[in-house]
Amino acid sequence: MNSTSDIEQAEFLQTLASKSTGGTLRGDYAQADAHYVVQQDMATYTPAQHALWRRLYQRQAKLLPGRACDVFIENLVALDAADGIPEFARTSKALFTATGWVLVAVPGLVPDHIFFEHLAQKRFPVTVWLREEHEFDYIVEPDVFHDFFGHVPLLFNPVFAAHLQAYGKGALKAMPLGGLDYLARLYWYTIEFGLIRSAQGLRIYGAGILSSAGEIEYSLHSPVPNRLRLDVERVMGTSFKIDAYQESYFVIDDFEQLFHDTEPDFTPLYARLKLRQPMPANTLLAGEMTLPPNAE
Ligand code: HBI
Ligand code: FE
Repeated sequence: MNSTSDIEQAEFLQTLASKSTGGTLRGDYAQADAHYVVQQDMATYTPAQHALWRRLYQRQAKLLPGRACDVFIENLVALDAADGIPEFARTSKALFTATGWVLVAVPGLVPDHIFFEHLAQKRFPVTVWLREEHEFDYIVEPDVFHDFFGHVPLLFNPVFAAHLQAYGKGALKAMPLGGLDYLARLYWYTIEFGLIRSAQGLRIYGAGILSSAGEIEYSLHSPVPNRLRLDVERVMGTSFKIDAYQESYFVIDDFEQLFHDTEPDFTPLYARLKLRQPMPANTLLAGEMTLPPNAE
């Protein structure tokens, strides 16, 4: 079923553990191996950095009840990462037991094909360094708080994890077909900024929202943005902004939908999408219904 056997995964972890290079400096790509992997060196995090993590964690955690999806909240609690920057190796053990995934430490953004290769092999790249105090409210590039707090909880869910692995494989296939932009939009509007329905109203599962101070409230309650049912071709044809709250959110019913809707071969989709310009992020097409924001 999986391309990586448990033995291969365990061996990969061993290789990492035996590496001598380390460091948690921002953007220290010189230390990285061919997979852009570094060692997370816990000794290099200062007490002030752990304290900053705790403040970030506490602010976000308070906002989650009634706003993040249940799966996220349950698994975040199980991670036990409230007290300081977590050690990835410890989380990897629990994660491997749950879904066969592991975390790998990276110096920051890695090239697309490297990123997709990790996902296809059930390895989630987590940035090692933490933002600075002046970036407390907003940071453009992913840091350890965004990557760990935002992404790791859902990796404990088997359906979500299976989707992300399939996404990685699909993206590797899409690159030579010129489908990268489309796959990046899909990732953006689901994994980073996705909403999900629940019996009590809309909930958030996107890591970009869940690690943001302001967008949790905005995405669920503001009357301004569109909230549309997820349609893969629609999403792939919609551009996005990286420096402002989203103008459209896409809503799924459950993680099974995410898995099934993204399972088919996208080759014919890319052919159609290439014939037209991407739509602006705030587009509302004739006949499209935007879902109402949550009450209260
Ligand atoms: N690298 N570390 C890291 N994290 C990402 O989320 C990431 C990346 N490289 C490329 C990339 N994302 C994009 O290709 C995806 O957002 C589609
Ligand atoms: Fe992210």
